Amino acid sequence: MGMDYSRVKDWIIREDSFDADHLGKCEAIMSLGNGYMGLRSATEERYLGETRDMLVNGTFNKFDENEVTELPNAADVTAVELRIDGERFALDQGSVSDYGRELNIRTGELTRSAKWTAKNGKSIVFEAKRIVSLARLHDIAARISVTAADDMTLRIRSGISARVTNTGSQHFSEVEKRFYDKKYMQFVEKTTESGVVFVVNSVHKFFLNGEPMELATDVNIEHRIVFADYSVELKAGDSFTIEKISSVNTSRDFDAQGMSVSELQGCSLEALKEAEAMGYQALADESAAAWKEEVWDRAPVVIEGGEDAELDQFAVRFAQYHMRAFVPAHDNRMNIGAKGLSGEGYKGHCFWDTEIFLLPYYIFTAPETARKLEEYRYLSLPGAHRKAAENGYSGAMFPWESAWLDDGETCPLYAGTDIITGLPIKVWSGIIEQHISADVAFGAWQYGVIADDEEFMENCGYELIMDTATFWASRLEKGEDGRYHINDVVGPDEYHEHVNDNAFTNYMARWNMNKAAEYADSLRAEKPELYAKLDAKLDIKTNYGKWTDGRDNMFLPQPAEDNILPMDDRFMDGEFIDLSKYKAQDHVGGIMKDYNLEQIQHIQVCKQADCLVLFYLLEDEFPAEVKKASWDYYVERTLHDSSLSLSTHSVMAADMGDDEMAYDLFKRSCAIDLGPYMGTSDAGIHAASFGGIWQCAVYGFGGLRMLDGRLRIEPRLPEAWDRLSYTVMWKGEKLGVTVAKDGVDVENLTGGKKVSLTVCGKETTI
Ligand code: IFM
Repeated sequence: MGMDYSRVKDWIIREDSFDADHLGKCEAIMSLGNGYMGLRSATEERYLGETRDMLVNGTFNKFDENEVTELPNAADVTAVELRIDGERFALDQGSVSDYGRELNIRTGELTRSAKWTAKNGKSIVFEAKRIVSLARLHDIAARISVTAADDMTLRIRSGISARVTNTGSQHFSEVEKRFYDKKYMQFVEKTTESGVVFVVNSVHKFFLNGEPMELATDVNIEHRIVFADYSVELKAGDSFTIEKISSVNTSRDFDAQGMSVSELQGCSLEALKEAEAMGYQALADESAAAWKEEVWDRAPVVIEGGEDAELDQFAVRFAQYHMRAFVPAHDNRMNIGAKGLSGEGYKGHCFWDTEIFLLPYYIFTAPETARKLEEYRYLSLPGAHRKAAENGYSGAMFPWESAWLDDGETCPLYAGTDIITGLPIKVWSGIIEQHISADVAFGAWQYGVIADDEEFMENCGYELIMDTATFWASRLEKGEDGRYHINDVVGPDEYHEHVNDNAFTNYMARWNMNKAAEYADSLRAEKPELYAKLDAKLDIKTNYGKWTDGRDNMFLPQPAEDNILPMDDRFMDGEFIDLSKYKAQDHVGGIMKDYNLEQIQHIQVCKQADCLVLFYLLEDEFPAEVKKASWDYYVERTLHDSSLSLSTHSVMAADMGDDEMAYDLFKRSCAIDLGPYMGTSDAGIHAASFGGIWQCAVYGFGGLRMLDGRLRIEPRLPEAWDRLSYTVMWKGEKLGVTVAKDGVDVENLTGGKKVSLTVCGKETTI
């Protein structure tokens, strides 16, 4: 039972046997999406443990006052019930052979097939295909074929069901449900608190042995469901096909704004009819062409080498597949959830995962998408101002978890169980994991520099950097040593709460204030009008002194004689315990079954990379010996209990020249979702880890980095790879980089401007 990697060369990940007790993994890792929506790949037939999610980006709803806002699970169009002479098609009943479920990441098509014999002795060959169109953001197409081995009556029940929830929370009220022409089904629902209207449509087409056929439709409208029953007599050898074309539109769509609900119903139905006329294959072909153009031709990463390299190649493409499936490239009012659009985990909220782990991929391959992600942060400044004010600070204090633009903080207050007290664990991140504000500023800066997008910087970027710097200046606390400290925070390592002077937080806050001051200086001199405009809004004249004072007098943790950078004021005094048991476990978070967070505070154990992320972002600020000593110290104490951890470690290992370790960590990073363990992705894929996988390949082995405004390429191919090539966008020019064992070649594929960069330590211009 499990994952089958034998077809990765054909861009296919496969499940080779079915187990109704392990549905979550394939539902999530084989999920389909186009950034507008994500569709979990639940099977057509129902099972007890299924999670049947259709999540439309940016449509958050709050179930009640005690819960935080989340992406609501919209009415389902994927379930289709088949009965063979009365017996319900289900793979945990009867007998099954030749089972396979495959996701083709090149085309974004999901397929599933099996030979099935019912308990009544009748057999069929079942085949199903499904896409979420990348070319038409609202459309879902499915094709189900049944080839009969015996004469039989096939009954089909298919429709739109709003009998779905988010783990029990029902986010929708019914608005309208109806049939048009006894053929087109429509279900209109509205989120209970945010008032987003969803219009979901479906239509069916039938074919017998390839020829279109009409079937009598028995139409049904019941509570929270609209469906039809169909019946067809099949002879042995007949092949019967159902095409179900569906669509979802919401009142949040840009082009739906200002429309009445009935106008939205009408427009969406007209569009559905166009898709219906095209039919499954044309829709699938059109979508596959969009995948080719938007992703595979645009941002190829090609890895050559032996057998291991084949799986590595697939893993990087698998990451790219998901990074397109979940990114709202169409709309700057939304961002990327920690689980993408593949599950309800983390409620669709975005985190620092966007800026630090995912953004580099988009900046270097699809800058217009990266810009939208950062515009989202700009548009959510009102929430960040509110959060700062509520906490007694100034400027922009970004929420640790973010949903609607003006929500402010959406981090839940409690999650998980305290093993000692038996109570829910308080989540402090929403209150004191504050490095997010500097991460957002860092993301805006990176985008502005790499994409050379001065228009973005003028309209959003400078403001994001200065407003967050103002927050930091107001956040600093003067200590008895006369320096500024940042007390009582959670750093990136979430196992340590209420620490003072977390190195990552302090260094990044200083970077933020410094960058704001630098930009203020250059704008004052070079763009006085813009400076005046920003000054009117951000009071630069007053804040400039606070930024520079903060920058110059900030307490920055320093390495001791052993060269180890202390990650905070407490960690190194903690108890050193044997972590081998937790390191050997095939699941994360095992330590929380033995200790509660109160106890973990006093243990030298890291959930995830902390200082190491800092070394990586501010590479030039730390000498090699500090990085090396700190690496040795922390790596021994890190459990990688966050999916964000392994890739950072891999890139750092590559930077330090430990090729074997870098490759091993890369492999482990790839296995987070793609690996054989069937329980790892139930709540959804790990979005940031996909950015991390791309970074392992392109930053770690490919040696790419933007350092202080300059492009640097310093590759280190792992033993298993003979060649690596990738393309990146640098200031509007597309560069092709090919790394072989004996050297590196960089070409300007756009051929526009001259590009200066450092390649293997040498300054060069191409
Ligand atoms: O942002 C991360 C965090 O660093 C670790 N816990 C999960 C979050 C969402 O991925």
